[in-house]
Amino acid sequence: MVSRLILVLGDQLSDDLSALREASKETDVVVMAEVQAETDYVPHHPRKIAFLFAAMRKFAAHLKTEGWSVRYTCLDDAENTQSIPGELIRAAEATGAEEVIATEPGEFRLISALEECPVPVHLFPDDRFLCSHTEFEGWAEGRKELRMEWFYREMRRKTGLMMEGDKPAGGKWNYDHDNRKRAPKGLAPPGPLRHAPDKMTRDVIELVRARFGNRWGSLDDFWFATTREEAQASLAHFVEHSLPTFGDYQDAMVAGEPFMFHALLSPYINAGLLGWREVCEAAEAAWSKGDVPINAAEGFIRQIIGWREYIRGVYFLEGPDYPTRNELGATRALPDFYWDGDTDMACVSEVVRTTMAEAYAHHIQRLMVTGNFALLAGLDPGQVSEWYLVVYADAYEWVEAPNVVGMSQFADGGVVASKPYVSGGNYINKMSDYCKGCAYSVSTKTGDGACPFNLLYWDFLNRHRARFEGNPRMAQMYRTWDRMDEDRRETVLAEAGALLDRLDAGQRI
Ligand code: FAD
Ligand code: DLZ
Ligand code: SF4
Repeated sequence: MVSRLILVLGDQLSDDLSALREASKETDVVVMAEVQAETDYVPHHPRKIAFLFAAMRKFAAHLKTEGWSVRYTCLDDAENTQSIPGELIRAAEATGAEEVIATEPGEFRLISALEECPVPVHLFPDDRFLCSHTEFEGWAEGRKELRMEWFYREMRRKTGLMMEGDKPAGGKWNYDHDNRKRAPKGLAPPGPLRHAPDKMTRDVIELVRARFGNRWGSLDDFWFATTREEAQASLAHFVEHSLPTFGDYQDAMVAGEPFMFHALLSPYINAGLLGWREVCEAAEAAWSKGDVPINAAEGFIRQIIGWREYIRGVYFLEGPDYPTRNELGATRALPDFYWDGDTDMACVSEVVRTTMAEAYAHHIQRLMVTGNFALLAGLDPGQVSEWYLVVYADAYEWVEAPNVVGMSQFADGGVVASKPYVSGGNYINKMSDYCKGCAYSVSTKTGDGACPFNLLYWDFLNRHRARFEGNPRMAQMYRTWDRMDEDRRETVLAEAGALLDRLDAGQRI
């Protein structure tokens, strides 16, 4: 007689999962299921589905070799009820189990679905994260502003990573200042480690092609790691080949170089194939040996124990309505070029095409190209957020929503960002080589060929003057705007308005 079912979700592929720690190999049965409710709640990029299904199947096989009984449902199994609660009910009926043990899912939608499941589900905290909900709530309590930097320093103290006693290694907490170099010509980033798909992965790719082949996004040349061992090899490859240069060019963008010196580890970490501690310790060890400069190691560790943990803390602190916030009242529909890349803006086109091909774009591309355009143009943050959830292989609501709704779109009214991440074309030109291949001219502010980012930047500031002019970090921007002569300001606003009208009319921009 089976005593309990142990649910393992697609992004819970970790041996040290709290649900597995609570379970007994002798009497409990692990339940894993590929279901349409998860593939379809947004139309995920087929590459993300293929990655998760292949990784799920291999993790199930691994659990079996470790002595677990595993009940695995494939997407095309005839009896599949196509939802997680449905598969738990079916498993309970088949085994006689009367209780489910699960690790808290990373999304309110699925937490509610489990709470409503007729078979009682006992949720355990997801302690694969450094900071628990209670600890984050305690940190946030009574603070006027939830700034990541202060949270990060506490996490450095808590972990001891790159600490010398109670002081940060090298004397500074944050070396971001050194991480803003433009990429010189001829730079040759090594790219991520590519894993040839084995038979199990090839079968999954065929299934996903058959079922989701019409969806947006390419499945060609699939190279993701799908086991913990492969993900560990990807981590080692990153630390040896890219991390030494990661810091210097962290914000740089180069046409035809989608990966630069980034880790490409977020799909693996978020699915549970790698843990925060091992990736940070690998970076710290490389720095200790002198193989990696301090700005690179600190910068990378900050992304993991700082940004990643902080973002998750915000999601659970702010609650289920957070992803639907729209503090700036933005309502414009997402333009088609977010799907087909068919725009004269070389920067946007490059990022969309990379995203379609790889289910990946690096941080600055997400923030300062597609995110920046959406914010400047007043796109509906709900539609923007759904786009990000669909298109990236690392996207789950707990991490996507605070990054998009908060950091990128300022739709949470400033919980995550102390000011909106907006820029004109100059910033993109400074950090990339996109502008030289663009139909628009970045140095042209108005008139023929003026870069849309230039026009929309001022239009955004003008539109939201009442909200932002009192923000000390934006005072300089408003002073510059106010110093322009009135005719010029009128021209900028009229041309920005005409551009937005063309956008609304579905015309090419
Ligand atoms: P690297 O640049 O090499 O960074 C190393 C690691 O740090 C990443 O693997 C990731 O685990 C972590 N990290 C860095 N920044 C963040 C952050 N802001 N939030 C959480 N983790 C971070 N990240 C996601 O994992 N899922 C998302 O859905 C997601 N959506 C985003 C949407 C927008 C608009 C923006 C601006 C950022 C988003 N990010 C998201 C954060 C970040 O862009 C990605 O984590 C990063 O690009 C992943 O690629 P990488 O592994 O090469 O990262
Ligand atoms: C993202 C995803 C997809 C596409 N498919 C499945 C699935 O079939 N089965 C499953 O257990 N998990 C899947 N996932 C991951 C879940 O959506 C994820 O657990 C929640 O979004 C919470 O983070
Ligand atoms: Fe993007 Fe403007 Fe540069 Fe073109 S000119 S690539 S639109 S920033």
